[in-house]
Amino acid sequence: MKSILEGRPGLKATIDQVAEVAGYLWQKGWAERNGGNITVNVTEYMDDECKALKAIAPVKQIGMTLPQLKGKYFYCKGTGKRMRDLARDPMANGSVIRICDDCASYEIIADCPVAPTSELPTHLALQNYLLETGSCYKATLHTHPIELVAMSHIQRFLKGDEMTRVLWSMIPETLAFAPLGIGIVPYALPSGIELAESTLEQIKTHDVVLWEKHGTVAVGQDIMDAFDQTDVLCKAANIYMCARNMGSEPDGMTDAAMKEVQDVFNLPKKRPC
Ligand code: 2HA
Ligand code: ZN
Repeated sequence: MKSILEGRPGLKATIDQVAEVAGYLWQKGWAERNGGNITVNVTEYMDDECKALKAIAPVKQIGMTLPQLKGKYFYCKGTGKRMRDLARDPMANGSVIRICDDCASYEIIADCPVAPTSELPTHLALQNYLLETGSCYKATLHTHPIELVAMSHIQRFLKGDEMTRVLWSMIPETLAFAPLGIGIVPYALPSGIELAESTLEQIKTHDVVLWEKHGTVAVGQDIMDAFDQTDVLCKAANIYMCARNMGSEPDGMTDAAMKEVQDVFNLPKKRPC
């Protein structure tokens, strides 16, 4: 069987990068069993031959109406599939879907009838927002970063900007590379519309969203970028925990030191594109 990647080097490079990131997620211990999911907007690579491809599985409902997604194409990790398997064979552990004209349903077009991720409402709600705002961001990543999830079990970190403040204060790079910080979504049932809607609200003003007692959601220009955003914040959480394990609450950078980083590097207050 011919893969949709054949003869499309841009699409192949994008999916190769998804596979590379899936390997990192497994290596970091953020992707137990089928944990986590990835979605990338691949519409720009779809030529007339792709657009003529017939559905290879019945049309399914998204559960939301997302007007910006009409006729758009996404690579999605398959539901129940492992990141470590996706790293070896992305087209057997994910598929390319097309959003139908009603903007509320989708069909799988390639390569195999692998049903997309259980968190599809969240991924597509974010993709809809990115298109609506003219963003150049194409990728959405949900994963289970250990230290960030651990911190989400402690009530003090879930209030206001406390989590962001503590993470920024661990090393200057956290503030420099995650200047919008981390948004908090109170616990909600996985895969639901409520979770998708709360995530959408938080991603508007934050680099990464933390789902209480579950995981993170990040957006990126590509999937490597979404991975880096998560990694930068998780590294800060790891430093916090290491200091705590040495027996005391870490001092953290002072407010003045953090303000200096903000001013000297002229950090953006919103997404660059
Ligand atoms: O795909 O992580 O939240 C498995 C999950 C659901
Ligand atoms: Zn999850």
